[in-house]
Amino acid sequence: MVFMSIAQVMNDDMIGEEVELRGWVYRHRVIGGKVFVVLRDSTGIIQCVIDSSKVSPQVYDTAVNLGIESSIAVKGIVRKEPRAPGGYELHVKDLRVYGISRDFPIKGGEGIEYLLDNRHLWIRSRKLTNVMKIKHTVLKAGREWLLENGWWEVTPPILTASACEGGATLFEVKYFDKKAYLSQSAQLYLEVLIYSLEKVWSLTPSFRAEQSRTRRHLAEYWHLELEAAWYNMYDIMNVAEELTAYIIKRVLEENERELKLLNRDTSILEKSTKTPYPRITYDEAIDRLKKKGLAISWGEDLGADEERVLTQDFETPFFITHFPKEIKSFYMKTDPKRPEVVLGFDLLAPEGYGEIIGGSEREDNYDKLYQRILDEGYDPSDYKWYLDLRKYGSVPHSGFGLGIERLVMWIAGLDHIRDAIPFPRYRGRIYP
Ligand code: NSS
Repeated sequence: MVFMSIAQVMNDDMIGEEVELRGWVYRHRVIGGKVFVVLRDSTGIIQCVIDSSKVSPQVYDTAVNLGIESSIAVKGIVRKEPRAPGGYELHVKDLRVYGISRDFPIKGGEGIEYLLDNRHLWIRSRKLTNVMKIKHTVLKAGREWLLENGWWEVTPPILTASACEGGATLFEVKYFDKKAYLSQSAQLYLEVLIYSLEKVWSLTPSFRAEQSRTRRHLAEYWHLELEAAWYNMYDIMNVAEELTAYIIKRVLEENERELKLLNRDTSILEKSTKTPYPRITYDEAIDRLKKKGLAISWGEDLGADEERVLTQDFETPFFITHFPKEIKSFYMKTDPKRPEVVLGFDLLAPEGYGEIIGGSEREDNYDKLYQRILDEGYDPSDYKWYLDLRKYGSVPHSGFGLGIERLVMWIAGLDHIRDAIPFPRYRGRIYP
């Protein structure tokens, strides 16, 4: 007999059919001569009833002694049962154990550190499974949009020789007899590639040695980055919002079930499938924050707290543009009309989440870029190849980076970024 998935048998057409399922024991209880096993597979859960009067004594005995997370196969008849989770149950005729499980270490109610120490087992939880399914759609939808809109996928390196986003968060590694760094961003390499391919993107791990532990910082995260020749800041902002809106639309279409199981209120997500998203300048952001009583002055960076307050005014993602150049990276182009600000932007997710995308138009003038590199205290010789791009056929160009886990965290309504990635890395934890 061929094995079916739980999702396949959960429908009226299957009532009365004999089927065989495989999976893991999710819940288990024995009541008056019957064993109720909730079986879990990658597609869902179903209640299985093992009735002592309908199976052999050996099968019943095996069922009584099943430990949580044992792997089993069950054969039986599908019945409608409104009281069972999902509305169907399996009346078991036969049961076989693949791998026993005794004293599964997670019983419910454990604290977060304990669950992180048992991440390799906790990963099986329905919550993390649902989040991983949503992340799958996010990645798939991003790729779909890029393919449909004529972007080339490229493969930049992870081992790098120079910083993209500042030395403070660089991870250093031994590279033969030299030092190298784990990439913080593929951007500088993507910039190289636009001179032949014009519109490029990559999905890579990015690494940040973030010193503080926050709800939205990982030391290793998945970074979707785009870079395009001939695009100014507004052109690339249009791309950022179209891509984001498309991803959200696809998740709403494909993951209704997962969002529901996560108790996600999707009204804001629905609104976020429509573009354009609101746009405010950094100056306006500072005014809004001051009016709300925050002690912040022009020139200061916006942290998580400031971003959270700003999100109260919006019901979709929104952009902040034209930041002071001192708080942004060396490669951002300064605004020709206002040299104290850059043509850079962040896209913030609503509901308190904050930044999910950072991007800009890039400095395309050799002398200005050279000066910015010096001002930052970097050694121009480390950036010779990057400066060369401004010497041989420089073009206006722009790009951005989207933090996949930041986006998943918001879409799934998570309160910590660690649950948007199966094996979270941050200061103090690299296990398993
Ligand atoms: O530092 S960024 O704002 N910008 C860049 O790295 C550019 N070089 C990208 C580019 O233009 N190609 O990071 C981009 C996004 C940011 O908006 C977050 O969503 C995410 O990357 N990000 C992070 N996610 C998780 N953990 C950490 N530590 C983190 N840092 C940035």
